[in-house]
Amino acid sequence: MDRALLDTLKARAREIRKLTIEEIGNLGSGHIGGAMSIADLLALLYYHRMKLDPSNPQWEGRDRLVVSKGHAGPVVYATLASKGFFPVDWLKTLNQGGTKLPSHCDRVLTPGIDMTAGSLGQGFSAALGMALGLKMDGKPNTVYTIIGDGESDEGQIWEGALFAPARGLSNLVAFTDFNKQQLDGYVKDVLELGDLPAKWAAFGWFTQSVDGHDIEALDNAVEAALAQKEKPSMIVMNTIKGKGCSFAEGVEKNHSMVFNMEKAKEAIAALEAAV
Ligand SMILES: Cc1ncc(C[n+]2csc(CCOP(=O)(O)OP(=O)(O)O)c2C)c(N)n1
Repeated sequence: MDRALLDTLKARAREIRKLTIEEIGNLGSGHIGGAMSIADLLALLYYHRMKLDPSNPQWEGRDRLVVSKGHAGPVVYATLASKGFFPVDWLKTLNQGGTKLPSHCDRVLTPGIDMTAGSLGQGFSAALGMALGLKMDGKPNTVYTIIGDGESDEGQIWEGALFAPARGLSNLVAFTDFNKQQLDGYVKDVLELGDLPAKWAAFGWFTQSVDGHDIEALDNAVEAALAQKEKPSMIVMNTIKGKGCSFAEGVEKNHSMVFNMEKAKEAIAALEAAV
């Protein structure tokens, strides 16, 4: 990846974080932790990797993204708004009456959302189904999906882990947001996952492990995943929950936080000062 593109994607990731902090601060509470940890990936996917058309969200030729950890809706909306799928102003309506942006992703309400999610484990199965359907139809589209590490405690994830390699779904590129935290504690304390990359590899996935905040490393991993024509791919992203939001990054109770615009502005100023 050349320097100019990398700088652009870093700036996009910062913008996505800023919009997300503002969006949740405006509402007064929300899932900030697991939103911040996937901002770099979303910048890479929406601004470099995914084939899409913001003026035609249902375009048949588009790549799909299923954010199975559907509570990360606010960061997906910030990305879609910045990309022009809908006006940035909509972010002020997050999770309020009549909104098109509920706290969890909804494919019927929001332009650009490919799958409704929120009940952990289910989005992953839907992504597998999409990949299977596209493969059966001989279509070239790629299906991307993001699952959480807490979500990986769900049995449904491991049913999918078994299924996708058995059907040779090489058009599926999955990411685990391995931020080591979940709703009410550390993953290791709730249900230890052990050697996650080794587990996915043992299930038959083309598995890579990368720093999920290193956009260039992430891009190289996606490149290698797309070059793989036999197996589904799992990219285990080592991430930090709350990354880039000063009051949320790395702290213990950062899953869903209550904060106002004043606190949001402080965090945005810190984010901008860190450039
Ligand atoms: C089936 C199901 N069980 C429980 C929940 C409640 N819940 C919402 S988020 C969450 C923790 C998810 O952790 P993780 O996947 O690691 O997400 P992240 O920390 O990246 O936000 C839980 C248990 C849910 N949404 N769905």
